[in-house]
Amino acid sequence: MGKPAFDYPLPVGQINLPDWVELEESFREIFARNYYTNHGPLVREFDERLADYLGVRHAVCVTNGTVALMVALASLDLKGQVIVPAFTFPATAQAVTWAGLEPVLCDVDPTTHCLSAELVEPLIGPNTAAILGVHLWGQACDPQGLGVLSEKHNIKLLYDAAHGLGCARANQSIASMGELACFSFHATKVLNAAEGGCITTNDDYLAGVVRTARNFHVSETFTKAALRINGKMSEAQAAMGLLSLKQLDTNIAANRGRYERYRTGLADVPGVSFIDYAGDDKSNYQYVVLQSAHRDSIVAYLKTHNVLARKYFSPGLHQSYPFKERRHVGNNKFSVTDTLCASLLQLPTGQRVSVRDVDRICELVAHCPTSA
Ligand code: T4K
Repeated sequence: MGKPAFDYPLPVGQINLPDWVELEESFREIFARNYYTNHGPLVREFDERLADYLGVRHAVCVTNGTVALMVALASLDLKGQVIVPAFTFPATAQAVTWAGLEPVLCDVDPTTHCLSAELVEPLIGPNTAAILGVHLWGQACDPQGLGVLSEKHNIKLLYDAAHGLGCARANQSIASMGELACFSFHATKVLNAAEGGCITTNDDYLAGVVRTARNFHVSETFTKAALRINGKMSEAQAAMGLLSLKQLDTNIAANRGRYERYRTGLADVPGVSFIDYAGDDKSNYQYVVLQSAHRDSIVAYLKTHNVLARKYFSPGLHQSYPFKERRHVGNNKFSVTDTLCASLLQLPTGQRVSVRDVDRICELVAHCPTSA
């Protein structure tokens, strides 16, 4: 085998790092205050800045995106079933189970890769408590259609917005869709708080319940929350998150540049297509998602060149333990999920990937033995 195209691995995901000197300064201040967690000043500032940035009344920071989902579900005080897409990261459905609820899996739309009202409505029954849509790849998950369903059937609507920071449809921020929206600040996301996440809402009462539910005993707001957990963000995480927020628009613009370069570079390669982020949507371009019938050979070939493309999300939840065995399979039809699981790949992007790297990766894809 010849020399790999890259001497070091190029990962999928953002891995955006803040300025080291500023981070050091922020850590010195934490040490000087001797206050490391429990809703410290940096966490409170981060809550406020996020709400401002996202154009929503409340942003409540928590430990990570999965805990955000668990706390959000617990805050809605639900009983019964929650409809979730089969095509998502397992955390979406795992959080439903942790909150003592039953996930019901639903197939997704072939164009958006998200739930749609048309797919969800046949699954709504007497035990349905909520719909948990996922704004996959930062694309809005049918907020209008699912909003109508939620009113018509008197069920809750909340969103997994782990991919959606900074995204909007027709000028409506993803953070203000549904009753609650849950974001992730994992290192691989566009905003990096070294793990971390937040829950957003425009509902003052619900924001109080969320703040109470993410704290195990003393209520900050004296509202009721049946289920509680230690989901507090630390000052160290908030320090990282605040600096990452400062760079967010720059990072999104750089992501867009890489995404467009990929599109141009692969435009003439037969058999590969991209998710289209055009139209009314504002995207953070966090993921560069490609579809190809030769997905597995492309991923394997890129790996030999140190390009770590991923197969998100494969297998679908309907094929994954424990959801498969527990038969949380809503309508048993997952043809779109199956196709996406077999054909999608994500290409490296984020701070570590230069425009020259993108050009080189495009050449590799174009010359991959089975994609030519
Ligand atoms: N909902 C949805 C729709 C989600 O996609 C996610 C998470 C969640 C909910 C839950 O949010 P969190 O609880 O995670 O906040 C990664 C991320 O860990 C996960 O956050 C993300 N979605 C998922 C799509 O991707 P893995 O298991 O694929 O990560 P891993 O370790 O393989 O890393 C991906 C690549 O990045 C590798 O090539 C290595 C590289 N990397 C990773 C880390 C952590 C680095 O270079 N540096 C790093 O620090 O899940």
